[in-house]
Amino acid sequence: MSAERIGAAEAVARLNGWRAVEGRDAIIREFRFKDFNAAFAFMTRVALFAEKNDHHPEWLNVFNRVEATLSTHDAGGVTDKDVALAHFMDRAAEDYRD
Ligand code: H2B
Repeated sequence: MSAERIGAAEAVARLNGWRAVEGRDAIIREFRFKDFNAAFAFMTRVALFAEKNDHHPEWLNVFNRVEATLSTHDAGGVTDKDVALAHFMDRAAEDYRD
């Protein structure tokens, strides 16, 4: 069962700090932290949420920077599951700000 596809433009309109990826239906945001420990603590929190909800980010970590791309593979694009994950990531990132 896949979630309803809403598309990147609608998702971006519901969020702050996220933008549409060019060339595919996905949204992207970069998070920056004090150091690698803070970035990895953030990723650990997000990983537990992702596993619980069976919905996972595509992400890249370089030292204190985490770049996250969200899309629902089963639906071929952005769904409300991505918006929910984005909101969780935004809230979690607040806890690890400098
Ligand atoms: N994550 C994301 N982002 N999109 C999916 O469609 C997805 C997922 N599907 N995590 C889940 C896992 C699926 O592959 C498993 C089999 O439930």
